[in-house]
Amino acid sequence: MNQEPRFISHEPLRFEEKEIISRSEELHHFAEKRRSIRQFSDRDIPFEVIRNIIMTANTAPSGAHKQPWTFCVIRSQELKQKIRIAAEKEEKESYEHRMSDRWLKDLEPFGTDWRKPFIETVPWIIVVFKRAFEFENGEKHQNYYVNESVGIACGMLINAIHNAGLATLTHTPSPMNFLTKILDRPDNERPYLLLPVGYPANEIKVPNLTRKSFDQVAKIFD
Ligand code: IYR
Repeated sequence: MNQEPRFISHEPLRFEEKEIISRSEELHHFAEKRRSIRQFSDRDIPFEVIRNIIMTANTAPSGAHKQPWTFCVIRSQELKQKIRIAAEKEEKESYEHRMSDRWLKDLEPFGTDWRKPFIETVPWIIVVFKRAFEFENGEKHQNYYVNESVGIACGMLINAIHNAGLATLTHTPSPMNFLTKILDRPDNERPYLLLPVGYPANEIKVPNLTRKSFDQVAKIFD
């Protein structure tokens, strides 16, 4: 019997300490330039780029390597319009009735409201679904650490979009089961996050925010 070996050799990347320091600095500097933006251009992006960023997200670690994600990539203007209309309907209800006063006040600096025109402007939107379970030989098997796994993959996707010189915004319409219906997803998939992918518009403004300092986000136990 020719069985696949359980473990195989792996050649990890190894750098000199100096290079490790400079590489970590460079990535930090680059990451600081990322902003969520809300004004996009309608300029087209080749499918190859979308494929590459998704395959980057697909390298994320996941519980028992189940890779419990499906990335729905939407280019059809008709579907984008359907999604926009449904998202805005839910968002309008949320902004007007479901969100607390405190929440609305916390969102004030961002100038967000129920309108989501970017869903139709960008050439591509990616709707990420988490896969709660799988069917194998007619048997239902739960996946593991699904939220953690899909959250990590989305982080990597956002970084890949930034690295390509494109922009996105994490849109979380709530509730988002309309996405299951519009995209005709099976029972084991639940919508997780909607990411428009595009070039930023020519003139854009973003909220005047600063990020927390190292000391605010890290505690050192020597
Ligand atoms: N999901 C809504 C509201 C919203 C909530 C948070 I928390 C934000 O940081 C931004 C927006 C929307 O997408 O508008």
